[in-house]
Amino acid sequence: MIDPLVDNLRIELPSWAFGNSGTRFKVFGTPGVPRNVHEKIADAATVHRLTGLAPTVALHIPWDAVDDYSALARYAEELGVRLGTINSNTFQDDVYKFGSLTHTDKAVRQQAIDHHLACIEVMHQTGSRDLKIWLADGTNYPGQGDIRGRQERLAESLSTIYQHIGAHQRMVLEYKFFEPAMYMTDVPDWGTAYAQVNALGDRAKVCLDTGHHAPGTNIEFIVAQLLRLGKLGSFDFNSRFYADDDLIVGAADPFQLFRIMFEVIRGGALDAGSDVALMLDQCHNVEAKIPGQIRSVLNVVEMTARALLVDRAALTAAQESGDVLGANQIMMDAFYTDVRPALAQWRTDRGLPADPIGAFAASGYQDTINAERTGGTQSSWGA
Ligand code: PSV
Ligand code: MN
Repeated sequence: MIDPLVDNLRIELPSWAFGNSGTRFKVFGTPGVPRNVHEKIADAATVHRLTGLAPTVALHIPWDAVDDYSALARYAEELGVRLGTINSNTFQDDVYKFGSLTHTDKAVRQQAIDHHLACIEVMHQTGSRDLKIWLADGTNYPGQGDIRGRQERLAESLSTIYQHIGAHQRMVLEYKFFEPAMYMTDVPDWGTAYAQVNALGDRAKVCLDTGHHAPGTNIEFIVAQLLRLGKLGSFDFNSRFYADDDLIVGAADPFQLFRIMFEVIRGGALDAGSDVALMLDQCHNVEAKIPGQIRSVLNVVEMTARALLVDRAALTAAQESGDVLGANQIMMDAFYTDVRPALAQWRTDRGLPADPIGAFAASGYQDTINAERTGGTQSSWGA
């Protein structure tokens, strides 16, 4: 019942999911939270050990900065995982108040460019393939900035960075329609991200964060279109109810995740050799963090397995004969099929725990890190 394509699934975990996080009102501390990147990687490796589906960890620079990245990569490998996407950060320094890669001041633009070149240097040492760029650049009031001038400067800055991307590396540009800028962001939508990366070359692609769209947006349409154009580089998976909530993927709308995974499969992005990266970009503000990541991975595999149940030949026949209700029923039959028992067996067959969340609870890992990780400063979103 579980399609063999499930074996191709790989879900990258964000290092920042294991740190403390919250809202602008309060960041709550949690026992056992990592104090450094090594402990974040150890937690991520635990998620992979229990699920078999999360072999890489994304880093955020400078939150996860270390002196020796090659040593960090070796440390990760000893724990059974690899270092993945490198996320740049041009949104926390005072100098970026009015923008980074789009800033009117050439010196500020250069500082932001240099940060990305430093990230590429990190990638050389970690063996990471992807540089992910999300910009906080934008304006709050009509007239505050020259929309077109900002696009031109963005294009120029991205082009400079792209020239330093190695032959086996890629740049992925993430879009977001609001926040922290409220009137206009400089990369608000997939069309802008596509236009910018298309001007650069084959190794520049779009990153689609599922939380970065207006309510009601048909995200699977964007997935289908970007895959068709060969420009979908990666996903940042999470759930939103209202804004960029960063909740557990599939929690708010499992059907949306099913529809997205159907288009991922339809577009060949789960086939062997596909370079489309599936990542989580989440925070666990009130729920337990490691089980929160395990739950997220399980939600993705469950909706993937359901999407693979769609009888594509029957669906095509129904579509071509104008059988509207029949076509819809084929989708819904797959969506409503409970694949959890079959996935438990799939895990058992691979030497993994049938119930990863139960296995985590029984492992004593949380008690151990609660006892060991005392002293020092806990990591949080932003460190
Ligand atoms: C901010 O919205 C954000 O959540 C983006 O989605 C990035 O991917 C992430 O932070 C990490 O920089
Ligand atoms: Mn994101």
